[in-house]
Amino acid sequence: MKTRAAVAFEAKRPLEIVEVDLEGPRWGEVLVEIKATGVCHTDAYTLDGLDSEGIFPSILGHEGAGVVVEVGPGVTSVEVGDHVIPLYTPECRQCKSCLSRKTNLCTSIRATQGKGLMPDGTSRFSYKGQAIAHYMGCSTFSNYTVLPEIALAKIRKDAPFDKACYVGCGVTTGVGAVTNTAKVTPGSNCVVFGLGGIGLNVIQGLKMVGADKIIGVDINNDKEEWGRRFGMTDFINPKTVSDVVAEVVRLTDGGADYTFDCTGNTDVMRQALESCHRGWGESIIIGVAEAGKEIATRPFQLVTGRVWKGSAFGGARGRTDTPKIVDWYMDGKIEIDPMITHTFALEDINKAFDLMHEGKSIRSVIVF
Ligand code: NAD
Ligand code: AHE
Ligand code: ZN
Repeated sequence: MKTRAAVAFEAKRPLEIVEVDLEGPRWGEVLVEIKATGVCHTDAYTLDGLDSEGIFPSILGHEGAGVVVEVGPGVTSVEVGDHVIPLYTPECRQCKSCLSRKTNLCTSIRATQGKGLMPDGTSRFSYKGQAIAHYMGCSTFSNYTVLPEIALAKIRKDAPFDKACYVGCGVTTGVGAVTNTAKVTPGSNCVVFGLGGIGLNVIQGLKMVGADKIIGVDINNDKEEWGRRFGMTDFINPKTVSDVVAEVVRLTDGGADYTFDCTGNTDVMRQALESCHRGWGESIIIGVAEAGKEIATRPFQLVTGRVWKGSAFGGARGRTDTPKIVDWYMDGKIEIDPMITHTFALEDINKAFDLMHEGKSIRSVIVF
């Protein structure tokens, strides 16, 4: 079939909206009509050529929601008409990682996914006879896409696509980092570095679990109002203080119980770790750093009890946890609507990237 898609032909070049060819689902695969997709900073990072796994040409997008249109042979867990969220972290429930119960990082198809291919080693997308790579196993910047069934979470049908799509990355990543990765306890003092589409979800997760101080740090003063809107109690703009770490230590009487990096900046990651309380403070890295960057601190920071951890997709097991997060939204336990600051048609997708780089949006959603 033909489908409209925004194709990343080259790094650092705007996406081009073209009609691409899409092959139907093979064994264990599902054809999904994408109804809406968010634009996450990770899409921009790959498009900007900063991803060591970046492949061009490819169809980016990994924060979608849609409807099952066709199932391939052997598919048992979804059927035509089901509403689904594509999962860049699948859940096969059979691999060593899934069975360990120690991680959400299913490894069953990670190798081919990282190469922009379906599990059988081929791509379903092509343009003028040339293969186009899948992205994070999702490629939600295409109106139709093919995914393995283990990479689809079935969600309730009354959830609006243009909000539910955000659960496919940003909401789950932020809220899950609090509930699954850090397991923040009520009364904790916490710091969130970077108040964008991920950081604000960390803030609402912290508010939900009953954190005490929720300190937000951002170089963009406009983010103060946004942070307070979701439960932030204090704001620091690093440009207006001489030492962010000292300021956090002062505000928290010795350091934070939990800190979260939602910037992808390795210098900020160090500040986040060093803002932790001696003896027990935990810092969670969520931000994705550009290829070649490394983190550093004095080992003494860890010797004296601070803990450095990472979180991918909020530690969520996609098929099991994502439908529950959609329920939380539908039940009013978490908010999504106010964070979706812009909605565009696919033709205007490049505007979403511009607004993100200008710091003028929280989340842009593309509606097909
Ligand atoms: P965003 O652009 O919406 O937000 C980033 C925020 O960080 C902005 O408000 C910006 O002003 C702020 N910022 C930038 N530099 C800063 C600095 N030096 N100090 C303080 N604040 C600073 O991006 P997003 O969509 O929220 O994504 C945030 C990061 O999380 C990205 O690196 C993205 O790739 C990553 N991410 C990771 C996962 C995961 O599973 N680990 C999932 C989604 C996104
Ligand atoms: N490809 C990058 C790593 C990118 C990365 O860390 N991605 C996160 C999700 S970001 C979503 O917006 C993730 O889940 N990572 C786990 C995984 O298996 O990719 C690189 O450095 O090569
Ligand atoms: Zn993302």
